Amino acid sequence: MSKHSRLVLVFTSAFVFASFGVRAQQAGQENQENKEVPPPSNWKPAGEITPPAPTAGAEEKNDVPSPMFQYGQFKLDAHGRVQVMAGLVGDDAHSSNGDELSRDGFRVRRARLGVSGQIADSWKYEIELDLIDEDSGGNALMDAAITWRPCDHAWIKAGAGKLPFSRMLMVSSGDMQLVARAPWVGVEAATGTAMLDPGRQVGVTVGGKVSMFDYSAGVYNGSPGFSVGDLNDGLMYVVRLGTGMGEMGNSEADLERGGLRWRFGLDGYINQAPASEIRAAGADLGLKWQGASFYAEALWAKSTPATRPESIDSSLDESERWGMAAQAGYVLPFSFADIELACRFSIMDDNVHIDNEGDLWELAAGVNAYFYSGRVKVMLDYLLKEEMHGSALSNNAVLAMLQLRF
Ligand SMILES: [Ca+2]
Ligand SMILES: [Ca+2]
Ligand SMILES: [Ca+2]
Repeated sequence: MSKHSRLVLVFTSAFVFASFGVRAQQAGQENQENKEVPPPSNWKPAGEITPPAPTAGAEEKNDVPSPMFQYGQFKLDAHGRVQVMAGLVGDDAHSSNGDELSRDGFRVRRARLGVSGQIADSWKYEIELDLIDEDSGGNALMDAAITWRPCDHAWIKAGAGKLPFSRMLMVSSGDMQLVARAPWVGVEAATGTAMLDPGRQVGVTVGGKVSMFDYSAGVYNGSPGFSVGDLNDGLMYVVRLGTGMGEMGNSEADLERGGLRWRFGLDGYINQAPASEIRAAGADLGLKWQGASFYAEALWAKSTPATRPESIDSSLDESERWGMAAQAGYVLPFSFADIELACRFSIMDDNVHIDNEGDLWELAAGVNAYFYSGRVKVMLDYLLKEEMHGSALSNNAVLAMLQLRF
């Protein structure tokens, strides 16, 4: 494909995605204007009727009710998320290297469906599926957990889901400011290694909030697969401690444009597998203020073989890696829509004992448009990936993504 036609493809995709959002927003507003609800039978006019103020973006609240269904203490919310991606990538880009796309074209990045809610006030449930097409192996269970939450100070959760490790991983992929997480997440998913991203796990987590501090700690199988159970000896132990001020919300973007809020966290884990023991640690900081958001995280992990022949140099079979990322975003002060600029610098080394393409930095810059309180989001990112050793790969990317969630 010529360079010209590739550019036409990606900008057409981004434009089509953006016009979807704008049209949907306009259609929604027209529907609201045209909607004439008949008054109740006992209704009497009381002077001049003031129509509700026009709303846009973040101010448009309660467009989807929560809970969607309630009967007594029982509550149920259904949620779904569709992410459609289009992009142009360099000739060396490949999903086996952790790139989002292997070739210019399209990808259904995520198709999630789930339910959550409560049976009674202190008993919560959540189930989430990633609907993967048949050629990729069929459907995948992401979360299946039961939480007992007698009070804010303490809760206990059993089942499968995310771990209290790494702020970047704990943020939902639907709430991100950039199309993809930092490059080590893609690299570990592609290589099947779980060090900086230990993935979802089955186990038990306890947590809670005390004053301005929050804590969580858990024990897990430490191996992939939920329904098959633990396939190796040894368990995984995870701890996270956090402190901060104000409510940061779920989204990386500061769509609320509120006052100063911040959150600092320290976390770590030990995964005692029989072949090798993995230890990891991380620190992260998040800030939000008046539409501006900032986030930084540093992660380190080391895998040490439990047994090895004494004659072999220990540095050959141990593996140590790290990654750091700093990210910032700003929601522009427009009233007609929530338009955000975002960028991130990430740097990583997938093995400190080897100088190769796994030593890389990435600069990601993008623009996002949010509609319906962020339920419809259009993203356009440019990713510059620079290998510091080994061969220089042509793996830069322009990625556009349309997301709808409820
Ligand atoms: Ca295990
Ligand atoms: Ca290296
Ligand atoms: Ca490159």
